[in-house]
Amino acid sequence: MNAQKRVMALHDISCFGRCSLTVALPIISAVGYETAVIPTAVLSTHTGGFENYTYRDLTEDIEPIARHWQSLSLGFDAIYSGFLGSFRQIEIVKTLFEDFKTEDNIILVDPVMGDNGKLYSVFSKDFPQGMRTLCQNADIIVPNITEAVLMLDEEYREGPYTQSYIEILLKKLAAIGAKKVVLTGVYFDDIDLGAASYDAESGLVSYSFSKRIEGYYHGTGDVFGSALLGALLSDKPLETAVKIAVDFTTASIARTKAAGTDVRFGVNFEEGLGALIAACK
Ligand code: PXL
Repeated sequence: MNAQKRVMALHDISCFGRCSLTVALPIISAVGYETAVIPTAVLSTHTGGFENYTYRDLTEDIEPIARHWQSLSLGFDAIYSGFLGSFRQIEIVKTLFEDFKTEDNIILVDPVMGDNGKLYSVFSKDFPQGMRTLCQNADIIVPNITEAVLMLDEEYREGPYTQSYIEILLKKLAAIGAKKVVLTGVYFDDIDLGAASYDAESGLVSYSFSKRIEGYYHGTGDVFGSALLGALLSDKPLETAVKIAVDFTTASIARTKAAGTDVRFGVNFEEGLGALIAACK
């Protein structure tokens, strides 16, 4: 029996609304990996569609937590960052990547900062260029199309997209620095929606689609990223891991839609964990 793999997850805790750590922790744990957390902020809910949420920025806590872990000589098979609580956290997380990078661990950055062509209102205009510098230090990045164009300083375009547009985006994103890029929210028609991946070392581009389900469900990027990391740590090739994550996310959305749940409340990923565990075996 090999040692159990360990993940460091750096995201906010949105106390209600199923995103960030309340999604990453159960999903990665269910697949079988120990998940240590560094909360970047604590909010009463996520910021998507709720008003008057509380927001506690935990910028001052990140370095002391990391320093304590270094004193314990803790090592991590993956570092997974998502929503950061302040601009200053970008530099702090970069240092943390340097401190905990090893030859064979995975640094996965989800540059969480926007959707539907818009930067989340909690972030300043210069945040995307800061996030771009964090992506330089990653092994894999998982932006949606909005986050991709924000980091590339390009205009946002509505889909349907063309294959050449997506592949040019993938290559520009890989040029930022990460060798593997997974782009979410890709569609070539009004029927299917999915993700594209690019491995700059092999040159391989692949796509994984599933039937589009109408409605804007919150937290799906975090459900996707967490399942993707679980599959990668289970030694699935990138294309297979993307397919596992697309299927898990789509099934979670379908269950939530069937139940008529408020779209702000996040998706029912919990009842799909059994299938995810089986897919990662
Ligand atoms: O799921 C992305 C996310 C994470 N954390 C917070 C958010 C959002 C998206 O709106 O508001 C606090």
